[in-house]
Amino acid sequence: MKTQKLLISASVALGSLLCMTTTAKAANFTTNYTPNNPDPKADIWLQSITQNGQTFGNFSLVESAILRSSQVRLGPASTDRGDNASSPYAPNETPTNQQIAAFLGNRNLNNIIDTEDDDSFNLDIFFDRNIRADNTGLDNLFFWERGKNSDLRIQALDGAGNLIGNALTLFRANQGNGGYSIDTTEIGGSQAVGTWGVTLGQLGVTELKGLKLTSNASFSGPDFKVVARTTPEPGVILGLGTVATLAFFSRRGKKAALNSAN
Ligand SMILES: [Ca+2]
Ligand SMILES: [Ca+2]
Ligand SMILES: [Ca+2]
Ligand SMILES: [Ca+2]
Repeated sequence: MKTQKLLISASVALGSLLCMTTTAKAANFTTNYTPNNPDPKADIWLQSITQNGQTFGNFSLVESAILRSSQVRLGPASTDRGDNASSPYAPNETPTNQQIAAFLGNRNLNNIIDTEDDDSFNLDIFFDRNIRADNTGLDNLFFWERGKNSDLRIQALDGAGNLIGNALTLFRANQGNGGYSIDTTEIGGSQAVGTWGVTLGQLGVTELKGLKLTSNASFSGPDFKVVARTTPEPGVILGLGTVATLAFFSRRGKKAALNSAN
């Protein structure tokens, strides 16, 4: 009996330990796209993401970009697409900020930013709205990287473009599986796409408007796409806050009434 109890508490402890380990590790996610079995050279449309059993399809997309600096061998942070994919502009080795934003700011997973292996860049991107931390347990930022062979460093930006929170390096070894491959204009065959999911907590912030993306020569030229999960509008958060405040005063009122009764 005693042994059985011990075993039960041991397994409960182990269970919560495993639970904690899973939570601490960057969670993987499933990319849902159309068509089902995509041609690596054609359009691949992001429909939704499934994570922790929840599927969501509302995303905030990149709205603007500022290429701060780059060291060029061939083309830094160039715009690229599947060989036969559609894109807002023709791929460009030296893209304008508007072209960078346009390639990142749509749901075509075969419109990406391509970086040569030895190039480095310092690129600010801004989403179409503020991204806020919530208690859904889901990641806030979702990245796809062609080839599963590059790293990328990110840090949050506020609405004025100031750096906030802490930098985070996303390593190729920690990539999940995108579940599809792409063959873009800059490469001769198809490459599997890897993923990173990131919470605002990992960046040390509760809200952001943009991200500074950096790559140096040791990162092996990240080739990426990024979207953010749309979080509730300020009105909704204010609404919840109001409910909590009302509940607080209601409790206080009851307590005060009880005290005066005594
Ligand atoms: Ca290039
Ligand atoms: Ca790559
Ligand atoms: Ca190609
Ligand atoms: Ca590359």
